[in-house]
Amino acid sequence: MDLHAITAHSALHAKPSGLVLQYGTAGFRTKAEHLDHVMYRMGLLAVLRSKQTKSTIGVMVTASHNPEEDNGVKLVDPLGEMLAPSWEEHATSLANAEEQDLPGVLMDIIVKAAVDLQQDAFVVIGRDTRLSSEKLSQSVIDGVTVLEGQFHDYGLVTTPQLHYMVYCRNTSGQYGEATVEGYYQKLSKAFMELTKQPFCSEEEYRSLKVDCANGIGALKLKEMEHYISQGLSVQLFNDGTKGKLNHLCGADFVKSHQKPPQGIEMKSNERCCSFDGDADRIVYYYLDVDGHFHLIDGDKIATLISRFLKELLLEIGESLNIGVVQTAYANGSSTRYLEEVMKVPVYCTKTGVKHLHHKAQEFDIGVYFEANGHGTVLFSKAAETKIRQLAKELEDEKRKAAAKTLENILDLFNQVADRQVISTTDAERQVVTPPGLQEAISDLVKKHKLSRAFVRPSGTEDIVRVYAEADSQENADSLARAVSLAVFELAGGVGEAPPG
Ligand code: G16
Repeated sequence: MDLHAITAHSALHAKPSGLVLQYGTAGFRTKAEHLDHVMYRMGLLAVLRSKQTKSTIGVMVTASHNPEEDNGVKLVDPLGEMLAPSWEEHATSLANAEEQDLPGVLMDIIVKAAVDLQQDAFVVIGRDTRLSSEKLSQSVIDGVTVLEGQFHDYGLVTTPQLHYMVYCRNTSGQYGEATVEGYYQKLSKAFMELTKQPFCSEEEYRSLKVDCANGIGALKLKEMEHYISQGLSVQLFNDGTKGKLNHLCGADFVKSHQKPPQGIEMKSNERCCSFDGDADRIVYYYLDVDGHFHLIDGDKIATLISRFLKELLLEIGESLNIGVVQTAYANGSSTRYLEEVMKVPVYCTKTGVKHLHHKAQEFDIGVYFEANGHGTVLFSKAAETKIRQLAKELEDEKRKAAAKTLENILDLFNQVADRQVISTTDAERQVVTPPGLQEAISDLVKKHKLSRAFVRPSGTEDIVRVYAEADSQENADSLARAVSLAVFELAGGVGEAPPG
């Protein structure tokens, strides 16, 4: 390891003195102009992680749902999952080391994590369509090469595609071919098989309008379109040719405003969906005949998938255990429905795919979705083997068909895997500090029927998120306003108070 070269290159990506950033819900995220040093250092860290795990590591340059001016970076661990928590700490100390301390902090990580420097390293890199992303990914590459790591730059890819590449490379191609083409082939093959179900021949199931948030999803869906066109015709909106990334469109906008994005033409009962800026979230929606908007968010998607999976298992006559994982944002009625009607155990974790993913790994089939549209289904290795075996060996035609459907579902899911004054506990449902805030929220909740509310500092934006639900939209809005006011008063709000 050439410490002199590391320091010399670091000077080209100098850290603004005093700037402190945290590895948040999904990596580092802030204004793009503050991230050059972070990118270089995450290139260094990815090499160390690759040496330590003797595996390929991924680095994705994106700020996902955040505004165009922001950017960010997240590291992808060997099985396509998010970076291990102990390495998040290393990432934070490396990103925040002042220039002169960089070699020392690097050495410290090498010792603490027992990194064998003689080991080879391989890093794959991807980026979204933000103007700042290309230059920032070059800084990652600079960090990788100065530590003599090998790399492959996939250029413009969605976040799920980069996760897929990492997993393919670490399973020596067993999971699929580590190319964008391989990704389309694997997913479209499973999808096309599934569209052979009798109901899929009905016209309404064969078309979908897609709001691409003016992001990478548009480019990639255009590439993928012809692989699936026999089963689904897609019409793209907000494809980045004119609008601004995530502005008045995309999954986050639709979910938080509970209304259609701008730039899409919707007729009643047409099926529509929205991606976010890096295409790792999806929410569906439609207008009914009276023009009312209906959102099928992560909660509903999880419910529909769990129900479908349960029906298939019943048909096959197999009792694999299914568990659903949600966060505090899950609407209370979706949790009740899953537990009481579908008799599926439901677990609540902190916000962040990494937390849900971890919990979902405990089941034969773990369904996890955040209300905002991130999610997937995980099958344990044993469940996967069982399903593939049943699909091959069952003699009863009906049972065999159900097992084959389950096998295709398995292949369809890409299984890869100063607001800080507010601190929380109980999967972020209860405030610990500042004192008095939780009591105020609990009092407000008591005054509203069938209600729930919580607040937490965002891990991706410089804001406090307020969640409220109640028996009607009006009551939920009034509870949200009252809780926001309590936050403003008790957690040191700045500027104008929110309207009470
Ligand atoms: C990221 C995480 C998600 C999380 C979201 C919002 O999404 O991957 O798990 O729900 O941030 O997090 P917070 O409420 O802490 O701001 P994305 O799509 O922005 O990468």
